[in-house]
Amino acid sequence: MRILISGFSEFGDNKVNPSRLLAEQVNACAGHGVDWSGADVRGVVLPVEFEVGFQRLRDEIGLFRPDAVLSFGLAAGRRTIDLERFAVNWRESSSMGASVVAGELLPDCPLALASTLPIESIFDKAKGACLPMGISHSAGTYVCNDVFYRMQNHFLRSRVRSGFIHVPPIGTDCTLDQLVQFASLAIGVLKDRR
Ligand code: PCA
Repeated sequence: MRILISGFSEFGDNKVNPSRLLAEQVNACAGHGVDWSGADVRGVVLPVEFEVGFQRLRDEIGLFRPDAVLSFGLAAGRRTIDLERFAVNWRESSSMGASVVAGELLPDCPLALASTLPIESIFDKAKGACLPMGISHSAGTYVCNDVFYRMQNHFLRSRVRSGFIHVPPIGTDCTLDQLVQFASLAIGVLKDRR
């Protein structure tokens, strides 16, 4: 089973993006040190730019042909690892960087698309391992949501499972080791479901 894990670069005032650290850590420890349930795991870091972020992810999907994609991004104001349920077909003008016009991401497409990850099972397993967990109903209207929506649209009518996870800043609430542990547990759940 092949699993692609994406993170994002730094953006705005966020000088550290834990999702990038996670994606890099995945590549650094692929094959040793962490239990990936026998999966072939690869990390990719995306630029924080509408459309361009997803283009990078799509290129990697084309090359790696994953069975599942776990896409991660930073939510600076949150304190838990949040499994996102829905991506919305909307982007809002950004206070962080270049101004963008608010509007639909993809015309004539559904207002929202759901994660196809087994959210409850992943949540229960991670919570059982004492990780700081949450379930969220909105990934916002910035680049994380843009990547999430385009990814869900890309995998419509496919067997590939995909979803988005927002993570808090690295610190007292959550460590990088806990993010790696979360990814490992989530992959274990995906493996069990096959
Ligand atoms: N977080 C931003 C974009 C990149 C990231 O890591 C977001 O929540 O949209």
